[in-house]
Amino acid sequence: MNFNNAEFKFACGTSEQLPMSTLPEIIFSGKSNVGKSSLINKLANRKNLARISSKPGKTGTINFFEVENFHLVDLPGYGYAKVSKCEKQRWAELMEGYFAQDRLFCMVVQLLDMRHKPTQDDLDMIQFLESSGLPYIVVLTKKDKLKKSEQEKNLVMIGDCLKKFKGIRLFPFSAQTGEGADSVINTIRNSVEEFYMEYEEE
Ligand SMILES: Nc1nc2c(ncn2[C@@H]2O[C@H](COP(=O)(O)OP(=O)(O)OP(=O)(O)O)[C@@H](O)[C@H]2O)c(=O)[nH]1
Ligand SMILES: [Mg+2]
Repeated sequence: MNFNNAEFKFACGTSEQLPMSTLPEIIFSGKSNVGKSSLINKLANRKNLARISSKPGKTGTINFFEVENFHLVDLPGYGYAKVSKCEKQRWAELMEGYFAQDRLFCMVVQLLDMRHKPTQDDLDMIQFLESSGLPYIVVLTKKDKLKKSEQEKNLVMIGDCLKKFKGIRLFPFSAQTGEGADSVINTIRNSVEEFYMEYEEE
């Protein structure tokens, strides 16, 4: 299963440029270089839909992709130290502007690097998601870079770091092997379906 017909729609560098929200949005959030664009490409089964770079800070804009009856939203990564102060301010304005708008938020896919402990920025972001009440899942990226024994160990370690967030859902994933992609796709599909069911009831 994949999102084969995904299509790039727009890139926005300031919150004023953000388009009206016309379809439910599945939002990809995480630190710079964690693998957001790679995950989107894997879900869409396309190599270059979202641009990937080994250099952190590649995605500086909020990028929208249309899939069937929903949008994938690729957020610029946080926590990249080498970005200028001015660029950080632009980033903060863009992210705050996006989340403050009246949009069809459907679900956030929060990415964490499976190799490491979540950073303070990661924990702040998850805390923000908890307080906002937005539905979210956590995808653990770069699983292929760990040995099997480390994979199990790190899953427990990360679960432990996040234990105060009750009921948090963790999805180990590798953009290299595609492992975990189907579960993420199913979860996205379910959340879009639920969104439409609730929307129609209103
Ligand atoms: N081995 C491996 N490499 C990965 C995986 N996911 C991402 N990468 C690599 O990590 C680097 C960053 O990936 P991106 O997808 O560009 O990361 P991003 O989160 O979009 O980064 P920004 O746009 O800077 O915020 C690239 O070199 C990817 O090839 C993975 O699951 N396994
Ligand atoms: Mg990116």
